[in-house]
Amino acid sequence: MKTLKIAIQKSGRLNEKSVELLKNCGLSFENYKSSLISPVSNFPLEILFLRDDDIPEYVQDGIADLGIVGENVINETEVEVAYLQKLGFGKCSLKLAIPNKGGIEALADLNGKSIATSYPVILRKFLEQNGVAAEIRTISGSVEISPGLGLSDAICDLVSTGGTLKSNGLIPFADVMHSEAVLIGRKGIEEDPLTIELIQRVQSVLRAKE
Ligand code: PRT
Ligand code: ZN
Repeated sequence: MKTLKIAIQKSGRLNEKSVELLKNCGLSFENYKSSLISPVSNFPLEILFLRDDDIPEYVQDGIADLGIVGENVINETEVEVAYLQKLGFGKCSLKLAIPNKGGIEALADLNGKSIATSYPVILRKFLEQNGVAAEIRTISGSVEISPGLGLSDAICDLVSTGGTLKSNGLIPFADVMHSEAVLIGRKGIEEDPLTIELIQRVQSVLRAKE
């Protein structure tokens, strides 16, 4: 029988909840932190442990059949995948934030300003939709320190509790997108009987939590 592959985050904010979800689906596997692949002993499935940024493309290209990843990462990588199920964890918002005393009050005030982000694709679309012409500065981490260093006028970053913004003297200003972890699959995999079985198990785990 064909074995499915599901890609989940190797370590980070989504790892633990992804593993827990799969275990709650009755799947039995070793959660070796050091290995890239773990076979499931009681279902024709292998688990691939990857950087979250790689998951959408691996799924689009069929290296993995399924994946668990944040919607923010999917939108940023602009892949063509099937959305199978929202998973209710990893919730956060991609927000624009400005320094406390920035003189920015409306989206239009961002015209001609610079915005630091790790999400240039999503931000560019948002600015276009809102008719704002701002310069996007793409940086890979510690976006929130950029206004304090004089590198940008504003930032666009993920927020969950808001503590990081606050401690850097930044105020959330506008929501760009909401995100949570989702189960995705390569196009066409929705028809596969094993995938249907797995989605049903995931849905009954989610229902039991309601
Ligand atoms: O190593 P790898 O590339 O796999 O992981 P990563 O470091 O890129 O991602 P990771 O583990 O930090 O996040 C994985 C996913 O979790 C993200 O893509 C989101 O979908 C989701 N998520 C949920 C978050 C947050 N909440 C979150 N708060 N991702 C990041 N943050 C960061 C944010 O960037 C900011 O630096 O947490 C900080 C703000 O948190 P608060 O609570 O102070 O607001
Ligand atoms: Zn990442």
